[in-house]
Amino acid sequence: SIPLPQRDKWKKFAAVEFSTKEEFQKEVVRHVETTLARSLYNCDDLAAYSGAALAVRDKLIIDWNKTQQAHTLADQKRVYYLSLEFLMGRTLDNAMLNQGVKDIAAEGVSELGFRMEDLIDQEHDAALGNGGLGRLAACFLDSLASLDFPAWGYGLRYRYGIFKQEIIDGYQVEVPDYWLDFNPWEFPRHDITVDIMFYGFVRRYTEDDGSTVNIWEGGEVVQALAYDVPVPGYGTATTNNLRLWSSKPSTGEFDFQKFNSGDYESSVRDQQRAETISAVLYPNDNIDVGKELRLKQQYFWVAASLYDIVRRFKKSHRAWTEFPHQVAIQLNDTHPTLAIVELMRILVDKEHLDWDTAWNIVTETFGYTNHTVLPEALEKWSVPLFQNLLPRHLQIIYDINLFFLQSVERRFPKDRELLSRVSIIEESNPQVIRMAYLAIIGSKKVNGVAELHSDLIKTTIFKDFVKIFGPDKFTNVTNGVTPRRWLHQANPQLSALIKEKLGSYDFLKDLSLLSGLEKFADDKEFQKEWMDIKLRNKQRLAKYIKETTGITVNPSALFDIQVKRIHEYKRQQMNIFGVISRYLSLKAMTKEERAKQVPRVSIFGGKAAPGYWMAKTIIRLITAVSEVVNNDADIGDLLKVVFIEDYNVSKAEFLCPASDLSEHISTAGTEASGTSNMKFVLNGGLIIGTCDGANIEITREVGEERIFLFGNLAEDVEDLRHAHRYGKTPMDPALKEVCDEIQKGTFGEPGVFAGLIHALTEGGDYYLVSDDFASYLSTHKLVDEAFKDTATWAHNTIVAVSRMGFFTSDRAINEYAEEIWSIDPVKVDV
Ligand code: GFP
Ligand code: GFP
Repeated sequence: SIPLPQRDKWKKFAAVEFSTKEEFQKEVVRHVETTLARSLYNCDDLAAYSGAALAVRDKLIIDWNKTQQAHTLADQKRVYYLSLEFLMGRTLDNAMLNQGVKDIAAEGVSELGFRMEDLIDQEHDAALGNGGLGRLAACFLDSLASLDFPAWGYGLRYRYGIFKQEIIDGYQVEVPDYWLDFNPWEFPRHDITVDIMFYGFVRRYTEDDGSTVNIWEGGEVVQALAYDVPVPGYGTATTNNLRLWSSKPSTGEFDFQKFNSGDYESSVRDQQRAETISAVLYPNDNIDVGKELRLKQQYFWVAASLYDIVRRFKKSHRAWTEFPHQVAIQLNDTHPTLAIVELMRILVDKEHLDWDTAWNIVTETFGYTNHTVLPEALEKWSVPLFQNLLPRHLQIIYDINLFFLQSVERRFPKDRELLSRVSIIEESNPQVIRMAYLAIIGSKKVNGVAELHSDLIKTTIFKDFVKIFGPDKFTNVTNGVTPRRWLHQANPQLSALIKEKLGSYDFLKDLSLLSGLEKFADDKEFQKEWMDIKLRNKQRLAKYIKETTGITVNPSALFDIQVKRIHEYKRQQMNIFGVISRYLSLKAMTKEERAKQVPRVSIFGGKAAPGYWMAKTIIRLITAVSEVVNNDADIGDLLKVVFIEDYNVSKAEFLCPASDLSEHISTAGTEASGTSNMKFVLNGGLIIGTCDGANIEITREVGEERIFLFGNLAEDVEDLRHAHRYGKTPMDPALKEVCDEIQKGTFGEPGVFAGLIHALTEGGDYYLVSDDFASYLSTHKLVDEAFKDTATWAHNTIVAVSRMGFFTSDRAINEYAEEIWSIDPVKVDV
């Protein structure tokens, strides 16, 4: 740092944040003219966006610096959130909101000749995630900063985020998402690099005092370069850091020998190999693929992050045993589980702590969040792969397992079965490492993400560990969403109306204040304003649909939306079968009967994992049905089917406010929580759903009369599946009719959809579509009836919103802070 005598000069010229409209405008113009080398003669929307973003970015960075200094001085415990995915979406709007400069900035750009909405629309989504897990991480960062918790996120800076989805001839086509062309929200930290090692071998020798030392040597070295992304809190100066690692060739790795011998090409290829590590986000949701590059990503990210965390801890010269008092590390799913092993390696091999001391530190430091009970999603790594890539880590895992199994054996002697069930190593061919078990054994607390889910992990996949560790190690933290993005930013009109009634925007900081709305639920005037906003949001969506698909939809029809990753367990297939069934019954009606029906727009959106053929077939069925239904003159406005291309965070922001009904219809016991269910209800829509995930808690909060629940319960699933396996379940007749129609070729070449039908028949209907179909259809009938009574509908949506306070991510973060991390806030002075 700067010597004392010169500091006054620094302080005199310290960067100042803009606080007025004019200061903001000055910054925008300066950035456009200097940083971007443009001028008033060639400043388009993109350049104006860039100028505005850079101005806001500068403001963030000043707060970021203050926050980091305050946190360093406070020297309190921090939490590190390790997540392979951060689905941040766009930043400008959110940054302006959290910094409290939205109004002056909007006015400011308007006077410069632009509309803020247009500028916001120029921004590319930061799509470093697949779905719910990554978006949850982003909401958590917002809450951590808003609640003044000293927290860092650690992730990977993928050059390609989740692919862009194009629909061509009704099929999904994946296109790379190169999002980094212009990204003002990140700072490369060329001074912060870590060398990460792979492969090689372990050298073991005995010290003079007789102790054994293991040294991991040799192998490939790749450099991790830090990129920092400031994360501002709402209504506070706290601006936390999200550090994303990018891979590059390690300095000195360039092979001059090859180069000098004329093999320039291959020397460059080696360089590119290093860059490949952080090149792409794996586009798989809820399936474990076990690719070496993925394991490399995980280790690369975990090793760089731990190096950084340990370095920061060492700055305050504390004893190692204090590590868990200064550091909490949360593992978002099993992807970062190697951190447990890496910390053991650092403590034992490098810092020379004895095993037990090290293990105590480790198991006091980590927490593990599980997001799924689906067996195919639980990560397992092949032992031979591990042996080759991370030989020392494999030894450490063996030791962790050995000591663990010994302790189990002492407590449950002679239970061989138990030992093999809980072993970290599965005795398959090849042997595999069960990452979830490693995460449980190495963590202090394990949590699920909704009540039902947290119960299920205790009674199914992790049952044995409850027996071993006792029930207290397992806890629940129900997910939440940030009301800043998912209410105020997504639905500014609704937020403003709520503010008018409640007197202030305090509900954005304390969502439980929404309860104050309930007393207006029967106020006719208020109901009208409420429903008018819904209508305007639907009109905006209708306009978007028209522009992007050419389909005309009637904004006063019931908008029924299902947007999320396409997966059989989420049952978009059931939704589209239901749409077909509706279509068939409309076709069978007389003109008079049809006139009495509630018009519907069924809207779908979501990406299918590129290798998930069944999910892609579901998309094809949706688009095929839309081609037929939308062009059927008998049907007209009564039913429209729309597939929204390339669903992402910014599209979710205008879809959530535009639903009357949204669908959360997973097979009971499969969706851990769901978070879009919360977003849709918070925006004044009702939901149709199964008794699954957070739907159950939403029901408890809003009341059974405000949710359309249907279908079998989680406890029945096993028996139902069993019955299917033994051919004891005839297909539901309405579903049979739908299948027949598909097979008749009404929606094009039936062979295309054979897999979907097969899954219901010979496939054993694993997701129980047939079992739930009758109640699904009859519940949709109830929805239609309810929608006709506008006053009651308005009443119900107002009451539901007023009771959604629980589902803020602020509540979730406070629970983590108290029960899992034991951290306190640090106030940052401006
Ligand atoms: C962090 C930030 C630095 C900042 C210091 C302030 O450093 O930019 O100067 O805090 O103390 F990254 P570390 O905690 O990473 O050392
Ligand atoms: C997963 C689970 C969801 C859960 C989120 C966040 O989402 O039920 O709401 O994690 O905990 F499946 P995906 O990443 O699979 O979308």
